[in-house]
Amino acid sequence: MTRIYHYLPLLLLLQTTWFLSTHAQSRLTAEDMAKFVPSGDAYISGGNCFRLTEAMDWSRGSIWYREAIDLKSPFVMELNLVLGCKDRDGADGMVFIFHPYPTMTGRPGEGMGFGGLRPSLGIELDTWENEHLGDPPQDHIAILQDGSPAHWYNLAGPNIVPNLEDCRPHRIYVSWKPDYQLLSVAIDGVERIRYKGDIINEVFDGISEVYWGVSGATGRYNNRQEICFEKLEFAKVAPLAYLMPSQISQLKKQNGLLLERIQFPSGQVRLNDATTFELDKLVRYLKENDAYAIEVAAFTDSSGSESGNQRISQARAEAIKRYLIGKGVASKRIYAFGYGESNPIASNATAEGRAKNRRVAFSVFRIVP
Ligand SMILES: [Ca+2]
Ligand SMILES: [Ca+2]
Repeated sequence: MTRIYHYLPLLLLLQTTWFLSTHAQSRLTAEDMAKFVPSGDAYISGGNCFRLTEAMDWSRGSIWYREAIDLKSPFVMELNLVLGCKDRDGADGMVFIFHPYPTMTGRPGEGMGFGGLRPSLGIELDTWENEHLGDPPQDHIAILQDGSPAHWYNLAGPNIVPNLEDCRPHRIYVSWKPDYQLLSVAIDGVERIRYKGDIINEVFDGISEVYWGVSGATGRYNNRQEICFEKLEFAKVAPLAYLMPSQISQLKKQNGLLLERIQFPSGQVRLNDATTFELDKLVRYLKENDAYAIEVAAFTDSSGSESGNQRISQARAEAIKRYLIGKGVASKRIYAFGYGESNPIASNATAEGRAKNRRVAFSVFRIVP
């Protein structure tokens, strides 16, 4: 049981990664394009292009990639964008958005579809000066966070760039290098902004899998805003986790399966990386065996009050249930129970025994049709 974990680093190394259109010149295929969900006024305007807004007031459109990407791995996005033909009276711009929620768009207008999204990171290409947000009068680029288009909360910028509203396509190159914690954006071959920082922990509070999209908006002034992908290259962690046959047979027994890396520090409910790695094994099993429902039974040791233990064990079972639902297991197939300090399997007199009693047991049973 423990031996497998000695090989874990190796297994993690072997995790498959896959790439979309890794050739510099290759355009995205129709299949790649189908991975984007357009919302608002956005639509596929032909080939590898999306129109985000028309040249009309109060238009908003965004596209979201269906699958999360992992910020622990590098990514590159290369694209052409058109920010319209109206320079002096054109607006508002686009934002490349990263955040943990699929297909969720923020406030339009000066918020450019990014406003209010939290936690989030946004790369804005802003063509309209909103003085109260600290915008410079010229077109500019900035790296924003937490749904705030105001520049006092910038991670980087605003940096003034040559006029982008000239009817012409501009080449945008976005790259994230986790080894150097470096996010960099070039426009027409010149790096215009960079941010060096621990984005995963500082912006996303430890979450490395995020969704991404691009949004554009107009307000009282407008422009036709369009984006054409040339290259997308990123790694997505494939589900590697699976249960061993002996664990599956334990799962079908009444006492259930104990996964030893599913542990909660005393008094805490939050799921850590090791725990979610284990839970992904159950997700895979449940997806491949849809005739089964699962019971999640959480227990505590006897430290603290009985009622407190009851409450926290229920909260932990519910947290696990929410995680499984988030990974696509139907809610009606999951039964979450907190049993508090009842049914100890070891002595509560020793630290070792208490650690054993703080456990979550999983058992599956056939759903009666
Ligand atoms: Ca301009
Ligand atoms: Ca603006």
